[in-house]
Amino acid sequence: MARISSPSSYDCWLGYKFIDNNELRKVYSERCSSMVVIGKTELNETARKELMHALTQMLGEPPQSEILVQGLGIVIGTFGSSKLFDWLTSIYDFDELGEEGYVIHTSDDGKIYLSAATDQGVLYATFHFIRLLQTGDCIKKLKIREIPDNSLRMIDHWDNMDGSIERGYAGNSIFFRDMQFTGELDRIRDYARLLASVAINAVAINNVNVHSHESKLITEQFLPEVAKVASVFRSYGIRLYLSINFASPMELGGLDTADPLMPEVSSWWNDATKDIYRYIPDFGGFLVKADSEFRPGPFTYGRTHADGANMLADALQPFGGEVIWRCFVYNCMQDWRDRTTDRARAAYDHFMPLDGTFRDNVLLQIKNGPMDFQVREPASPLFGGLKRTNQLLELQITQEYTGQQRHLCYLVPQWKQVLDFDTYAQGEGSTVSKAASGTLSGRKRGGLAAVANIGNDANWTGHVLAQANWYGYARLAWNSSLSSEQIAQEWIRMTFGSEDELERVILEILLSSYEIYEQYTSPLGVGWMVEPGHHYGPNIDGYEYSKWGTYHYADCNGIGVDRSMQSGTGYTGQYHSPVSQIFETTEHCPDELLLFFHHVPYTHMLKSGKTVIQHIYDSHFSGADRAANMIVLWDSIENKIDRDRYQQVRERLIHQAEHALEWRDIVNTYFNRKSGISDDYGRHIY
Ligand code: GCV
Repeated sequence: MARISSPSSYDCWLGYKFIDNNELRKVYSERCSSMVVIGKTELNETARKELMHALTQMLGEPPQSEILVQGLGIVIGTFGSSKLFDWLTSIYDFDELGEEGYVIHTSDDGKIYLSAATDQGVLYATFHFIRLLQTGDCIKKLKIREIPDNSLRMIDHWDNMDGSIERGYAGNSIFFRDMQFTGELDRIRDYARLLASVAINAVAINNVNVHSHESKLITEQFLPEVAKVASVFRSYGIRLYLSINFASPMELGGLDTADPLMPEVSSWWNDATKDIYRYIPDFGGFLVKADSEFRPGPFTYGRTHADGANMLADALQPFGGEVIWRCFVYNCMQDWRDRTTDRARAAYDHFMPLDGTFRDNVLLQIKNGPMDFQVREPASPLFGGLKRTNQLLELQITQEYTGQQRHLCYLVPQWKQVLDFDTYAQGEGSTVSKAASGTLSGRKRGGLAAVANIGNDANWTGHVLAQANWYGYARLAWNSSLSSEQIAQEWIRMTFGSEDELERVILEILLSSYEIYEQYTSPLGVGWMVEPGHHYGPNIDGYEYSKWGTYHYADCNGIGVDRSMQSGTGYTGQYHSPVSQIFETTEHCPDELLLFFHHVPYTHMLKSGKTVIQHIYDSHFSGADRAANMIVLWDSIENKIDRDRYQQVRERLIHQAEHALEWRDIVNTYFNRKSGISDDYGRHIY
């Protein structure tokens, strides 16, 4: 059963509060006294309901509907739908807005226009306008034009039909339970409106590790249920995708092969795809994890990933569907004694030779870094490497390696670093953001996908403050140039209110949390010092002698992985110049990634002026202290937050502070014993 919650944490950033600033409310009430929605489409109806609800909650009474009172009010609709919008064409170039862009404009006579080329854009304009009211903005002279940076803004669920969620830390699935659909469409609707409010337009509802039962989601057995969920998402402008099992023609169809070049296999997929579209006419497409971590794929038949992806793409193409093909392909049966194989190289080595061979409706989904969502990794060199292939940047909102939603770790700063990373693919300014969106190489398809951090917990995300990561991801997917601070500010105001001190403190906590988490966990980009399997908590050698290709090579002299061209695995050569040269030498490599790229002695002097060993000690002592201080900060705003959310967060901050001590002492002790070098300040190391 979904645990139903205190309204505040369940509502996330859409818990509209009555505006108690009388002056502001008076202005809003006057300007929003009525609303007219032109055109009766499903999405317009959603927009009307949402705005009606928001205004009623925030202003204390519903607006007049379908008339403009004394010439003031909100006019909503697509600009082709009424002459009322024609005058806006002298101000905005509507062709530029595309399918999802919109304008919000206050006319000289005080009316507010929410308009776009499509009703999808109109819905986004409506939620944007609601946000302006929630954050107390002036609405008297609005002149807003928004166009998304990314055409695909996707959330991937790793939900299994038994209700469990792979790497889920906030309860069970909202879609599945006991090998069936939950049928709890109201909760799914609440989820869809939260997603639409931040302009997410695509959702894959099942785990990329598609087990046998879940393989049947594309069959008549489950399609009627999938269709019900798809129609809830549709009413909020979101297309549904399914993760598929590449071996389905064998497992479901009884064929003796899943070879993508065999006609009977492609014909099986063509038929299966037709069936899906009979139930879900706007089905988004397939998400595929193939030849990765024991999942089946084209390698079994000596075929390439392009062969596999293109076969599926051809089945989907007539219906407007697409294939999202993951690049998380590496040897997960490595021998730790073999120091020539470097997992970081794998995605590039597999996919670069295939650049330009994928169909137009295929997107390659590439994890932000070359390993696997570690606290700190360099950006994947496939961004900027691939030039003739659609790309999708994959982020992880669920905090698998970043504290599992028991620790606070506001991840927007990490994602910003990736998006802003300059690949130099076409000279300076060739950022990952431009590569992923497709603008770098003039491609129409592209965008961002991220692994969801929600479950059926009452507050959706386990840690209330982890809602900021969900919100922040979506805002970045829409506009990658927003700053971490801007996003956090918006989120705080919408979620907790606009009181100055409250905002200052929560902002400080959020913005410092990634750095703090990094300080008390693995140092200088080396990663992986976690308990194997569940990945929570410190275990320095947990992955050192395993098959996963995830090593730090610490011995009594030094630590780190030599990935240079000169003396290491050659991974640095996968980047364009000058990035490859920067990473190539210890002299130029940034401190925070030093151990990702180089094996150095503990006495190696960092650019910060500290030795590696002293950095390890200092950062761990500091990180644990700062984690404890987050409780003090949180307590300072106790009387400004409702009891429920105050307590929920406090409990987790206490756990985090205790666990940070565990991290601190295990990491410091390990390196103290390994290196035999003492702390300059003589602090207690065990
Ligand atoms: C869904 C990591 C995670 C796995 C995940 C995999 C992936 O290895 O630990 O749980 O599987 O990434 O992204 O496919």
